[in-house]
Amino acid sequence: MRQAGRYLPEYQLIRKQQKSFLDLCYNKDLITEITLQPIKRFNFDAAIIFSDILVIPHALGLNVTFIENIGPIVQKISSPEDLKLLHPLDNSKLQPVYEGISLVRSKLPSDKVLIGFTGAVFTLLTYIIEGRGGYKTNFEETKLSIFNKKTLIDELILILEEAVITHIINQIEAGVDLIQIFDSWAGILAEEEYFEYVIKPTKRIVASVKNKYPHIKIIGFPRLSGKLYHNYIEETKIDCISLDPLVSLSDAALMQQKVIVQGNLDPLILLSNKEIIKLKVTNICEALGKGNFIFNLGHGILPSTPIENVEYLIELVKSYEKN
Ligand code: 1CP
Repeated sequence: MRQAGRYLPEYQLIRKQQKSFLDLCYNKDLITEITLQPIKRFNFDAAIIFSDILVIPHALGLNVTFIENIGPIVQKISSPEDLKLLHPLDNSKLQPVYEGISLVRSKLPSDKVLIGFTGAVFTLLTYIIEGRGGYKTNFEETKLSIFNKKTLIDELILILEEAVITHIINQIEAGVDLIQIFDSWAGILAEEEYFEYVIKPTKRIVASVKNKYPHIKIIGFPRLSGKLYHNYIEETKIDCISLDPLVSLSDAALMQQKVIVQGNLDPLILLSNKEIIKLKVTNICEALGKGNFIFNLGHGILPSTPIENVEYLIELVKSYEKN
């Protein structure tokens, strides 16, 4: 989950000096510095490259801006005419991302993993159809377009799928060790549409990447998928599943019989107190710690998270590992 995201003062310092968030995302030296910040401070086992899922719509030709207290605003596609706005993924825009990856890899100790990432096709689609972030919409337009503008949606899915594959391959070639696919809004779909727009494109992406780079592991995060997590695991053939906080630990243990499980502490717990943090972390470690497991939060860390609680969390997980 997000590591730098707004809670570290050293990130805030850099952020304040840049008007535009995207300028940060396209500056290879700042990408490197920000990506390494949580590693330097906490000695985590893995770093996730500092970037954003919305670099894909931007590199496809759409305007993308991040506005304080509102979130991302994306140029919308509402008709077949609008498809003319799109062009093949612009590598000159994304070049600094890939250069940043190579730089981070060269500076990161060899025992630390570097995670590359992408938005999943469906989640990227929601931003392009709604024109805004998931916290500022009820997804009506996306859901209705699936029924009323099926040809347009299917065309967009194919364009996004190709862009996602290219972006993943480029990140692997620049030096990431594994890939995480964020499908943050997967949970808004009913079963049939979930199969069509979450599972099918992800399955094709995983197959295509594995065909070229069979050794690269892929983590899927179809947030809020409920029971459909099981279908996602079986169908997409991802290597590891990232779970949101609503997944019960008994259900997570069932999934662990099929894939590596990652998760799923509610980020809000880190705003409570040490007693609660200890209880919840211990519950997760007891339930999942003996199998294939990566401890993580169930979603991005909140900007107001006290740093000492992150330190305490790491201490707890590390001491559990030793036992
Ligand atoms: O934080 C890090 O260093 C890791 C890099 C990272 C990642 C993995 C960022 C930086 N964003 C992401 C993924 C991302 N971006 C997701 C998938 C994970 C999730 O569900 O959170 C999504 C949905 C986005 C889109 C996005 N970008 C949002 C969500 C808003 C919404 O309403 O949909 C927001 C707020 C951003 C901005 C952003 N991205 C990253 C950071 C540090 C920030 C905050 C920018 C700032 O104010 O400084």
